[in-house]
Amino acid sequence: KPDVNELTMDTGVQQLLVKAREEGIDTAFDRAIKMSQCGFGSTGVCCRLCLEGPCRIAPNGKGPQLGVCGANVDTIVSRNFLNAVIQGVSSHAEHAREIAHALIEIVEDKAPYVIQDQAKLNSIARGLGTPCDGKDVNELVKEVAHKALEDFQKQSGTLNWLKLHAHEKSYKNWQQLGLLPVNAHLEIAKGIARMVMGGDADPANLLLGTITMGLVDGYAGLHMSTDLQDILFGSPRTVKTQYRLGVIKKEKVNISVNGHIPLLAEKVVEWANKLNEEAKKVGAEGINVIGVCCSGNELLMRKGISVATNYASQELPIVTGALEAMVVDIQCIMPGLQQVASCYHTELITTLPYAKISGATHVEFTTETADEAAKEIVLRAIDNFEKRDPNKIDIPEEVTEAYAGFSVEQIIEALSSVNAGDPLKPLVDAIAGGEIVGAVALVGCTNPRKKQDKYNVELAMELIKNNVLVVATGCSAHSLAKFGLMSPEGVKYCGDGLRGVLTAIGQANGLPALPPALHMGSCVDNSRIADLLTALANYLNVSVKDLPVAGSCPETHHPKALAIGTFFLANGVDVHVGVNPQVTGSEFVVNVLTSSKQDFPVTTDGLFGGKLIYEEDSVKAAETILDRIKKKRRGLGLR
Ligand code: NFS
Ligand code: SF4
Repeated sequence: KPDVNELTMDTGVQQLLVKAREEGIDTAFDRAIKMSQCGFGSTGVCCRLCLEGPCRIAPNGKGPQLGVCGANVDTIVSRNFLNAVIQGVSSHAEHAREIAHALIEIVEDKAPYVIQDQAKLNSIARGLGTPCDGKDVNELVKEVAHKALEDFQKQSGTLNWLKLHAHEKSYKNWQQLGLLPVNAHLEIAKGIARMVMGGDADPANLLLGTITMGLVDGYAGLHMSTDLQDILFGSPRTVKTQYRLGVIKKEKVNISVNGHIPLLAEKVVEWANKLNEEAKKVGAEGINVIGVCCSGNELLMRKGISVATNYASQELPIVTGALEAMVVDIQCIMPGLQQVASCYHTELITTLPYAKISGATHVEFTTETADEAAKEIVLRAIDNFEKRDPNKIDIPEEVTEAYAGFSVEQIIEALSSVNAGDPLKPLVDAIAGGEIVGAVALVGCTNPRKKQDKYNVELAMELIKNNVLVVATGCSAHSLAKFGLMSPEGVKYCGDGLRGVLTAIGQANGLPALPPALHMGSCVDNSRIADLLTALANYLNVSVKDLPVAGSCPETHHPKALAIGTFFLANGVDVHVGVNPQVTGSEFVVNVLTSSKQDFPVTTDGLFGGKLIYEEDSVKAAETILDRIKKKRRGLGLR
C-alpha cells in the first residue's frame, strides 16, 4: 500500500488514514488503489446503450471499429459525454426545483421557514419582469417561484432564468445556433431520447445538444438554485471560519451534514441550537455541527459553520470515533460511508425518499415536516454520544482559519469601499493596468484517485504567483482554504501586482488584505462567478468570451463538473480539467472540445470562444491557462 502522504496533502486526513488501516477499515483511497481502470471506459469508447452490446471500439484501428448497430467511435464517445452531462444537469435541476417548490409551500404556510432576503427577492422579481409595487413578500415569492417552475413546464420560448442572467451577446449566439433550451425537464428528456440506441448519430449534433444541456445546467440549475436559496436563507456576506478535521470537538455532540440542498442542513443547525441543553444531560458540552462537501459550503457561506473535510475524505470524520451522526441528502454521498460508520458508533442518516443507503437510518425529510425530522436527527445524535468507544477516539488537531462568503453582492460592497460611485472600476483598472493579469475560477472536487488537495493548491499557487486572481467554489475551495489561500496572510504567495490590489481593497474594508482566493460558495454558486463575469463584460461593453478569465477543475470526479464546464464553454470561457474526461477515444470529439478555432473546422473555441484544456499536471496547466488569458488580453488591446 502506498504511504498515506502520497494520498493526500492534508496531515489530518493522513493521520486518520493510518488509523483506519490499523483498524482494518478500507476507505475510498484504498478502494481506488484496488480498482484498476478499464482502458475502454476511460477513453469513452464502450457503449452499453442496448442489448446488442456491450460494444467497444478497439484502439488504433486494430479490431472492430463499429458497434453492432454500426455506431462509430465518434458517435459512441459523444453519446457517452452527453450522458454524463445529463446526469450533472439533472442533479442541479432537481436541486433548483426542490427549492422553488419549497418556497411555494413556505408562503402557503405549509413549511416552517422564514424568507430572509427581501432585497434579493425584489431584484430577482424585477429581473423577471414581475412588478414588486404594492405586493407583500409572500405574494412576490409565490410569483417568483411560479416563474421558476415555468422553467420545468413551458413548451415554447426559452428559460426565464436564462433570460434573467445570460449576457446579451452570448444569448444572441445561442439563439442563432438554435441551442436555446425550452424547459429543463423537456431538454433532459430530449437529451436522453437523442442519446438512446437509434437516436442521434451525428457526433457534431450530439455535442451541440450537450451545449444546450450546459445551458439548462447553468440557468435552471445553478442560477436558479443560488437565487432562490439567497431569497430563502439570505445572500452570503463575509464570514470567518475554520477548516480541517480539528473542527470536530471531543467534548461535544458532533453532527456532520453532507450533501447539497440546504433545506435540511439549515434546519439541523437550527435544531442543534435549540437542543443544545439536551446535549449537556448526556455529559457533552453542547452540540457542534460541521460541514462536509457542498452542504458544508452552503452553511459556511451563510452561517460561518466550520468545514471538516471535502469529498475524497468524507469517510474520515467517522474514523475520529467522535462523530455521533452524519446526516446526508443527495449527490456526492459515498455509499461506502455506511461500511465505515458500521465500525463506529456513528449513525449515518439518509433523508430523501429517492436517496437511501442500505444499513443507514432513514429519517424522511420533507419541507412540511422539516422541524420534526431535524429534531429527531439531532436527538438521535445526542443519544449516540454515550455509545462512543473512548479507545477509538483520535481527532487530528490542526485547524486553519479562512474567510468565505464572497457573493457578488459582497464583492461589489467590498469594492465600493474603494470607489463608492463606480465599484467595478478599481477591479477593471487593475486588470487593464496589468496588476491583475486575469481571473480563474478554481472549482470542482477532490478525487480519491489523485493526491487530495495537491492539484488544486498547486494550480492556485501558480496562478496567484503570476498575478491571476482566484475565485473558488465546491470542494476545491476547501482545498485552498485548508492551505491558507483563503486568509489575508495568503497574499504572501501572490505576485506584487495582485498583492497590492488585494491589500488595498482589504484595508479599505478593515482587513489586512483580501484573501488571494475568494470563496464564492458551493458548486451551484458557480452561478455567482458567471454573474460576476457578466457584470464585467457589461461594464466593458464586450462579450464574456473576450474576458481574460478561465475555469479550472484540477481534481474533479463528478458528472456535475462536466455539466458546469459545458455551461462555461457555452459562455466562451476556457475550462481546464485535470482528470481524464473520458472522451479521448474519439479524435473528433477531442478536436471539437480542445482545438483552437484555426486548427479544426468545428470547435467550441470557434463557436463560443472557449475550449477545453485537459492537463493533469497543474504547473503545465497553469502555463496553458496563462497563455490563453494573455491571448484574450491582447484581444482586448491590453498588454
Ligand atoms: Ni461539486 Fe459539491 Fe464536492 Fe465535487 Fe461533489 S460536493 S457539487 S461535485 S465533490 S465539488
Ligand atoms: Fe452496440 Fe450500438 Fe447497442 Fe451501443 S447502441 S451497445 S454500439 S449496438
